[in-house]
Parts: sequence; structure tokens; C-alpha cells
Amino acid sequence: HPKPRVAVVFGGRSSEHAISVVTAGAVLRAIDRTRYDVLPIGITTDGRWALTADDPDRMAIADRRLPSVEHIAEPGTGGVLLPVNAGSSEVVYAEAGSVPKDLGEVDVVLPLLHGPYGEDGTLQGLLELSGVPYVGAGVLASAVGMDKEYMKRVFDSYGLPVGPYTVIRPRAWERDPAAARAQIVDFAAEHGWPLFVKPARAGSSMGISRVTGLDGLDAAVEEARRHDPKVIVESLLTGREIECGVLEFEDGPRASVPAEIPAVSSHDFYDFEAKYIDSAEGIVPAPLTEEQTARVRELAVAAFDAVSCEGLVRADFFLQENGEFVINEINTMPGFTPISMFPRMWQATGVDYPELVDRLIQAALCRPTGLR
Ligand code: G1L
Repeated sequence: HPKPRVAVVFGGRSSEHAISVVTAGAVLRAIDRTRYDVLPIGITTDGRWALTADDPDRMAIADRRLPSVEHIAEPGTGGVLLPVNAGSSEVVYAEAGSVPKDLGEVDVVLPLLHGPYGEDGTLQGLLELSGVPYVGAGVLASAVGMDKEYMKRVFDSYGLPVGPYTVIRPRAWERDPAAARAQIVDFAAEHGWPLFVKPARAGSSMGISRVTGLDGLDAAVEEARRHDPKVIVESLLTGREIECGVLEFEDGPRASVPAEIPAVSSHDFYDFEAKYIDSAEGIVPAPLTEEQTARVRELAVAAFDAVSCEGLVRADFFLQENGEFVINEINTMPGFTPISMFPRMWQATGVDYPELVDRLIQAALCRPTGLR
């Protein structure tokens, strides 16, 4: 039996290009080479795909510089792309003969890509069409997980507790901005200020504003619309921030021990920087009662099932003062370096990083292709 070939796809045209490269470095280091052949496929920031050097050492933050996938036009290498640390003079070349002719030679794809065209279901759809199994959520779960409106609608319809929200669709804002504004003001009258105005579908926390009154409202909607023409308005959810990881096992999804993200005083909310740079600050396991822990684990698995997720999901909650959990969102492609919350929660549950990667690959390989 030849070893299954795993294509790790990373980089891409996203603001989180470097995070993806760093994550791919950790994943390449963790994959068991006695069980799998690995094909690292980098995507440059301008969207070009190619085989990259299988060299995790070059995919880390070095001398305070972020790594990126760079195109190095070197005669004789066939335009092979290499992950390099910006500013580095030393480069490592991939073997020219190892470039696959088509995706048919790949047994499973492990996509490590953030935002549109990576985690929103479009790449997953391309892989479905190609008949190539892939790690993680499918088309529908990916798309729902990327859309804060449909995510809430699905959770709500499955009886999961969600916070108040209202949606401003592109046509509504364009045709009658005054009516859309009035809709938001009515929402604030019912649920109170401050409001959070967000792009409905965005991978990161960009384009999000905290609005305390009428004054900043228009600017907040316009800012959100720069990232997505559909805007969601949410009220402030108070309480402790609790996260839980869900992982697909042979017999179905299981929840990890939960973690608590302490309130960060220097940030208005859990923003981009807090989410990716300070991930090590989460407390694992969260100091909760046995009942609270059992409840949040149950809700996390219910959230996984509500969107028919596959592989993994990180579910984020608020534990309100009244003792009730509210689900804030799920993330089908959570932070995934060894110090990110999802791997740390599973480490504390007895699944280390290499086993996590292995379980995700196995789940994808064992899954039937086509409708399921
Ligand atoms: F493939 C998995 F396991 F489903 C998977 C894919 C992507 C897990 C985690 C991620 N996360 C990322 O790719 C990222 C957060 C590094 C994107 Cl920037």
C-alpha cells in the first residue's frame, strides 16, 4: 500500500497569509512521515499556486519577520514557489520533478486558508467537483460558518441560544438608507447601546465597529460595507467568554474541555490582535462548575451538528450573569498553531498536536465522496 498523499494548501490572498504559513509550518512538522507523503502547496499573496519546499524551518517567524509564500523566478526550477522569510537571502528549492500533474494524484487536501475562497465553502466546492477528499467542514458548513446571519438562523432553529441581531442587506441600504438606519435605531431602542456593526461574512475581525449612539452609526455601516455589502448589527453580549473545541472521532463528534478568554482591558473587544497574537492567554480548562462544563460541551457538539459540520469546529460562547450560555459563533478554521486555543483545548483533553492532525486527515480519508 502506498502512503496516502496529503496536500497541505496554505498562504493565499488573505490578510492572514503569514498566520497561514506559520500554521502550515507547524502542521508539516507534525504530520507523521512514516504514514503520509506530504505535498506542500503554497499560494502567493497575488494568488498563484505551486509546490513549495517542504521546509518548516523557513515557515516560522524569524528575526521578527513574518514568513510568506514568494515566487522566486529562478531559471531551471520551473517557477516553483518557496516559503521564505521576508528579507532572508538564503532560499531552499523544491525538487522540480516532484510537482504533481493534477489534483488526481492527491489523496486528501488539508486547506489552511483564511477568509473568502478558503474557508467559505468555495475551495471546498472545487474539491467536491474534483472528487478529492479534504480535511474539515464541507461546502454548506463552511458557508454557514462564514455568514453570521445564517449561522444565527441555523443555531436558533436548532434551539441553540443566540444573541439579538438585525441584518442590513445590500439592497436595503442602497435603496432606502433612512429606513435601514431606522431599523438599527429601533433595534437599539429594544436592546440598548452599544451596538456592534459587523460585515456579515468576514474571516477576521476587520470592519467591526462598536457604536455607542446615533453619531457613529453611518460611518460604522459604511466601514462594515467595505468588507461585505451585507452588514449584521448585534447588541453587546456581556459575560465570560468561553470556547470549546469539537473534533470528529470514528464514532462521531466529541467536545474538548472548554477554555476561558479573559477580558482584555486594552482592547474594546476580542479583536484581530487579541485573537491571533494573544491566543496563549486563554485559560485551559476554563474554571467552570461541572454542570457549566457539561452544558457548554453539549452546546458545542449541538452547534457542530446544527451546521452538519465535519472534522472540527471551535464554538465560542458567552456565559451570561444569569448562568445561561449564549453561542456567539463557530469557526470551521480556527487558529491552529500549537499555541492556539483549539490545539491547546485538545491537548488538555488528551489529544496532542500530531494526533489532532492525524485524526483530521483520517476523518477526511474515511469519509465517502459525494452526498453524505
Ligand atoms: F483542516 C482543518 F483542520 F480543518 C483546519 C483548516 C484550517 C484547521 C484550522 C485551520 N485554520 C487556518 O487555516 C488558519 C486559521 C491558520 C487560517 Cl489563517
